[in-house]
Amino acid sequence: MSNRLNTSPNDLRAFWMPFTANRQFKQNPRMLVGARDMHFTASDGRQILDGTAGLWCVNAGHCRPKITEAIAQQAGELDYAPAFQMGHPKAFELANRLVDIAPDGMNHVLFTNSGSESVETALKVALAYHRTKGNGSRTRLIGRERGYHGVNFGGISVGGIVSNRKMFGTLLTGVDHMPHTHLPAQNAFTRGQPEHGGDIASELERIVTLHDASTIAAVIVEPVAGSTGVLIPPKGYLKKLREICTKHGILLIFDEVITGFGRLGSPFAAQHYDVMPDMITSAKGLTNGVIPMGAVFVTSEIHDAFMQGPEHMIEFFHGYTYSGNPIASAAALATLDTYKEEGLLTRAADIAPYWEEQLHSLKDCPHVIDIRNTGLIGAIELDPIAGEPTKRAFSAFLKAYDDGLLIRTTGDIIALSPPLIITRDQIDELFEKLRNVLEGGA
Ligand code: PXG
Repeated sequence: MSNRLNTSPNDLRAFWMPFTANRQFKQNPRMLVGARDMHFTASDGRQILDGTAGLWCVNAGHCRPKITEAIAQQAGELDYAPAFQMGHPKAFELANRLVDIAPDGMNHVLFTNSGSESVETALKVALAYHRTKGNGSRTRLIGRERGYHGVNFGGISVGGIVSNRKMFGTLLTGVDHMPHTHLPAQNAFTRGQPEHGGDIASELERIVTLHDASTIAAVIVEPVAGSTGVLIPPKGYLKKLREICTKHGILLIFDEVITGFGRLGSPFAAQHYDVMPDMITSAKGLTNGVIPMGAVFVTSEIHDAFMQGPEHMIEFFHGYTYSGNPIASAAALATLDTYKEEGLLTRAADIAPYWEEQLHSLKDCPHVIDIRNTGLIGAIELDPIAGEPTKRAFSAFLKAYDDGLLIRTTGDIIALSPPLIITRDQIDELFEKLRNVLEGGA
């Protein structure tokens, strides 16, 4: 016992927190103890306006009764069912309901437990698909600089955020990266899609020429890059990627872990931008963030390629103990009901113009060097303090929290992605608080 920490319930040392400045946090913890609709309750009793939908996931707002009831009901009825060689009705019902809201042609769904697992799953489907089609030389995976595709080895290999990669060795081999599309000199303070940079997609042609198309399995991109600081696709960019992939027989994967489930004003970004990928990865908003669950959508063409050989044989050697878990499935079904009843998968389209107007009104605040937006997403980029990158935005985060507002920061960029139920008054309140923070010298 002697080498154990003295862990009383409120001892913070044992939990090594994810993506957190652990020592800073534990000196001055920010504890959330309750939540409802647009607000968290902090341990000191304060109401905190949720400007980030948790971590881009609580799209319908917090503690929605239909979802909490569905979870309780399911936990008492069928808590778990084996996921391999066995089924339960709700996972099938959920897959059908998801296919209904997905872009046309996305007819099949594989379940996972997170965005990271969705990415790994999609990359593995891509490799195995080409092999089943007799194209086993197609093994290369192409990502993009500044891309975020979760934290597992496939995801960090195709991802392009240096701090998420550099500590972890050589990663997957046979990966290449397209350039990112961030052109602040030309596009700063653009509302919606930037004018400049669509032609950056043709860099993919260069990569294809370098490696030869016959070696490339898939290209994966976030339609809107989120974690890297909100990069909106320049006009024409995604369509051009689609054209190049189609021309060369390369699968195009949209990582919609943050854009899925209404963030841009359509169920998926693929519909919003009218560009059809071959696979879509999702998680987060699938269950309103309440229970871990992800889903990968694939076309019939991909699915059907696996459905061959003896019928007693497993067609795809991949899956998780919790794939399509009954409680997660019940939570997701209730989430889809809530989205439908309240029109949340398209509400962002209605409120986006007001959001955009209020967001861009912060242009004159000190140290603001760019503002970007699409749907119910906003980013405010701050001029870094010389020699102390990330500090300006992090202190804005701390001040905002003290002022009753939750924001996210990455580098010196503030990212906003509130629940899709946010009212105009709450948008006003959010930006008033943020103005105070920025004018207070963050
Ligand atoms: N792909 C994308 C595009 C993501 O944004 C993942 C994969 C990984 O999902 P999981 O469920 O494994 O975390 C993500 C996750 C932020 C933030 O504030 C973003 C994410 C996670 C946590 C914080 O930008 N995105």
